[in-house]
Amino acid sequence: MAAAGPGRDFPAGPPLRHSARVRVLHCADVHLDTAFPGLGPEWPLRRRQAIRSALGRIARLAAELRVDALTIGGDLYEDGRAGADTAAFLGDVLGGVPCPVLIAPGNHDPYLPTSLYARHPWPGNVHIFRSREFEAVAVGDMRVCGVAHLQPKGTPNPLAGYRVPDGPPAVALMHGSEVGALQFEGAAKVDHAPFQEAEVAAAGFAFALCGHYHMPRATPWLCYPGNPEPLTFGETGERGAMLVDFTTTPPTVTRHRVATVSVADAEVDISACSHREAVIEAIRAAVPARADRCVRVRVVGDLQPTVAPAPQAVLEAVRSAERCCVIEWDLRLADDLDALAAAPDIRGEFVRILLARPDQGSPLVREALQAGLRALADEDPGLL
Ligand SMILES: [Mn+2]
Repeated sequence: MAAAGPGRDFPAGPPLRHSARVRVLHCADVHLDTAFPGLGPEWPLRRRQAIRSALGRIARLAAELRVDALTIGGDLYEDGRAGADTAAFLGDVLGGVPCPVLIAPGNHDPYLPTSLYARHPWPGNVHIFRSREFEAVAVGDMRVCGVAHLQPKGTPNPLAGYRVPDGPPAVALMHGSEVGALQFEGAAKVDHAPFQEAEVAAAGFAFALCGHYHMPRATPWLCYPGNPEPLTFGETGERGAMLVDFTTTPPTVTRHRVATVSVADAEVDISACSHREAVIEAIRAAVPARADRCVRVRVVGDLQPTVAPAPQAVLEAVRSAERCCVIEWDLRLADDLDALAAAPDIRGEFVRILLARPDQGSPLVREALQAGLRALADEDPGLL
């Protein structure tokens, strides 16, 4: 069997594809019970509740759209964080969906003897794939063939060398990394179950319903719906659940947004602020008092010499029950500091050393500069 890689050959020409009288709603990467570190004491729980709301919307959408199945491409929950409450919630929500619910566990929710999948009772309409080999479930006049991750790491490519048995049109349901898109996912994204798009057709599948990449994407051969509820800042693209209509060839993919919270970026210039309360007010103005918006604030500008930024105090003053934010500091140096650094004396040397640090724009270094300059202010620099 040839290893999956850029040089692998695939059969020439498109394989036979058949349409089916089937429509499915596909989602993935819901990540129930995400930790949301760095959001303070109360927002992480709210954000986790928002994820549950998004899944509830997906379940209702499946009913409204009268789909033939709801498919879930892995990372439904965070194994190790999700407990009995989440299992009961999932049973309630998914059991209320008036069609089969098919789940292909991923690397965050692998099918383990200790996992929710194995330990808790699931409603009769929920099917959890529990093998690394494709298993077929009939959905209308089509087959949905799912696989599971059985461990958090090291799951191989289930498509490598696989050929779907003869029968009705078949689509794959899997959590994996289509290697052609790995470059868009950032260096931190691990290529769990790596595969090539061409292997979908080579295996005899008409399409692949995928999970793992959080950036939404759809091609004639596969789709990644993305995480339905925001999980980190900087997420772009219309993500949510995807209605996949197999009555056309290739299938028609329609995106449905289900998020209840949105994330945003804001930049605040505090060059005009002469004291900490003014900084707080400037940042507050950039963070709307809305429970459904979370803002990453980048504080920029020249910090006036009188301001003691005290980042933690500023964060605690801005963040509240109504305001969800994180604050990143990226301050420039005031012109007079550059002049001080040019002086051939001890004060100049002090400024030069701190300005040479890679984190010279951080509040810590800015406060160190201010404290040091205050301490030296009454001295004759030439005597130091
Ligand atoms: Mn994921």
